[in-house]
Amino acid sequence: MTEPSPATPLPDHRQDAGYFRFLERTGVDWDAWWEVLCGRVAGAIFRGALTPEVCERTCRRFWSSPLLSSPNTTRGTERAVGPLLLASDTLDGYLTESERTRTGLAEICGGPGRTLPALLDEWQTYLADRGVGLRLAEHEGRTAGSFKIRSRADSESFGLLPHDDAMHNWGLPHLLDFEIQGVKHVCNTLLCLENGPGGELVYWNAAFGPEDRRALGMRPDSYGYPLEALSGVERITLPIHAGDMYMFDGGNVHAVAASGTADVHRTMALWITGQLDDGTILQWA
Ligand SMILES: O=C(O)CCC(=O)C(=O)O
Repeated sequence: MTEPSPATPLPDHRQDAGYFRFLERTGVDWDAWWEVLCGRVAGAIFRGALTPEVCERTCRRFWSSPLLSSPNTTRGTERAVGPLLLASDTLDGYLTESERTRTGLAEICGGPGRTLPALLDEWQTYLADRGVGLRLAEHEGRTAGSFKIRSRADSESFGLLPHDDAMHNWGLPHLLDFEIQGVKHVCNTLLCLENGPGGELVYWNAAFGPEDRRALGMRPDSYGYPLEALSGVERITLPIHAGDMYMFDGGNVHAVAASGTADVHRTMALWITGQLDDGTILQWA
């Protein structure tokens, strides 16, 4: 492990040489995650962070879970367990769903081996060694979900349209009082449990603020930037395989490519973190 540099978030690095890339490792590298969290590099991917056995067991439990739902009325193929931050009508509703699914998610992902909860524990220890606390985002004594699992099967269109996760820029009314509004920038983290040949992460060197969103004719709840707005912008297309763990600056525009094959499920565990202050990282799903 190398001696860490300070966690203080840096100003906008999007134009810096060396920022716009993904560090790629075989196995988990906490120092690389730290670099992403601090905003010094756009993303990192750890190939094979979960073994095939852990992925298969987690998927089996996910697909047979009584908590499995079809949360998206416009996407018949989507299945999920866990809270929906953007689509919840109220913060109360989001927190209630977080509470309802917490134990079930832990059961789906737990067990022997280096599982998702085990990786989160390792990450928490890494941060604690640097004097940084990792905790779930809170609201009036209630806590956010720590992660969720989502599966999609989009053979021909984007699995996720180009978007960002800088919710504090979006002005969504039900999130205005949530403490995640205080984080400086957001870091998305995903663990791929199963995937076919497609479903790459497409990642642009662009971040849109409230003014840009207004200029694009977007309302607070509008989702999906028009591709024309990204024409000519530098981008990375990152292949994603079962077992991979990756994290990236969620303020940059990103999308998920089509799977390209019918009946392929792209199943991910995912969550977001953001730095609230020098000593605190918040996590939510
Ligand atoms: O599934 C992925 O690779 C990206 C997920 C994502 O962008 C999101 O959930 O906001």
